[in-house]
Amino acid sequence: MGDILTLVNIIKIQARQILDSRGNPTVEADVILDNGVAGRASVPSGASIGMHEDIELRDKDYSKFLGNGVLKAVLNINTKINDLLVNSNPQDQDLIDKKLIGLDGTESKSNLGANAILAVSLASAKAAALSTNLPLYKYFAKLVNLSSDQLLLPLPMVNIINGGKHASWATDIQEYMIMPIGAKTFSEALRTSDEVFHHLAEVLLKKGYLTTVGDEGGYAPLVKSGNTESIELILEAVSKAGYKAEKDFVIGLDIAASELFEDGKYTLKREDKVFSTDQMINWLSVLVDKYPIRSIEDGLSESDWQGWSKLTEKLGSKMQLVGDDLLVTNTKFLEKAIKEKAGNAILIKPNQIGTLTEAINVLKMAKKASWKTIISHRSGETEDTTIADLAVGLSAGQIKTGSLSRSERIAKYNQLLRIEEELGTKAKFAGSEALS
Ligand code: 2PG
Ligand code: MG
Repeated sequence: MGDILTLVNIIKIQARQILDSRGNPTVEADVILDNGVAGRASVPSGASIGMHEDIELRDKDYSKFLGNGVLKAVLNINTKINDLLVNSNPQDQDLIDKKLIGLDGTESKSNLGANAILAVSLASAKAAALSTNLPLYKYFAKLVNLSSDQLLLPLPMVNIINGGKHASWATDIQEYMIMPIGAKTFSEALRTSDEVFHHLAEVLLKKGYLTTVGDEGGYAPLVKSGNTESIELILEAVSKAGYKAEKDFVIGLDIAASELFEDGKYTLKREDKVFSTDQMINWLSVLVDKYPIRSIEDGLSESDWQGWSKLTEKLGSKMQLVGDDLLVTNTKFLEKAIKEKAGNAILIKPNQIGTLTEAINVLKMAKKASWKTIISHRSGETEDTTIADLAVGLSAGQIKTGSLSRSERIAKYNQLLRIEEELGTKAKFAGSEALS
């Protein structure tokens, strides 16, 4: 870091309450520097939340926004955090984040709120990037010592059918994603995925299903025959669009199994089954044998660590097994998972951990262990596109940022298109290699 520090200081931090894509309040912060530059960031919010995630501070004043206001978090920024960071250099991200963590003083950031802390951590990085005249993704690359030719445009996981908690439980499975492994560039990946998305609308309409969308912009049809019908519909759309499953597209699922788990059992309502861990692993293995699935996220619950090791032994050599609720972007849980061979890939959601530095540290630990890394949005998002820059700047390999509708999802894809254009001949797409 030392080499890029210049004399620039924070003079003011100003936060406000704005709305996210679900119409719930969230935090936005501006970090203003003495050179006239300002960085702005807003924070997303999950619906299926891991039990060990850092705490999102909500007002719980039920006379406003059903208790979901974030005015306390905003006030924390405008008073305590502002006082803490005025006169600090935003280019020293480590120190900024250390100060934030120190002021909060709790393990889960429940004092100031991880939503307050993350808004400032990211806005500060954005102000720093602007004052070093670097595009944000290059600034992030600098933080992790990557050069321009080491950067990768991520393979997108495009969530085109939404289920579970994100779409009134039409399916037990929360997310059905297509991964365009046949594409040679990011823009081609986006175009081909978009074509499949539009063909899927036709497939659905022909079957008499609605094409209304869920929280992440994927269709949310009330499918008649449950979990696997959604996969069949997607495969039909892939072929109608002129592509081949396995060669051009593979499937990724987010089972979000913590949501299905109670008293040691998994309840799959649409299968009319209650499964033990072994039966759940077996059910997933049958799906994997039948369909071109190459990624399963949260296939088991965040409380089922032994099950995760068994699942990894069974399927880990064939595919990516992604820990989201299990790992909550936290080195403490990732370390345990690496040791216990529980999974082989991690979702990185900055708001699960609350600072940029900690999110970067998790990614570094995962890469060191040769785990796959995926930068991810939340189901409640804003127009902030930081995760697109993060995916490229940290060369994560993959991004999960929803479907090809709803502007809060598209904004991230559009930012990746701009980065691809800017990198020009240096733009490298992670493509199928992201999974190998
Ligand atoms: C997930 C996410 C994002 P949420 O489970 O992976 O897709 O959903 O933000 O609701 O946790
Ligand atoms: Mg998930």
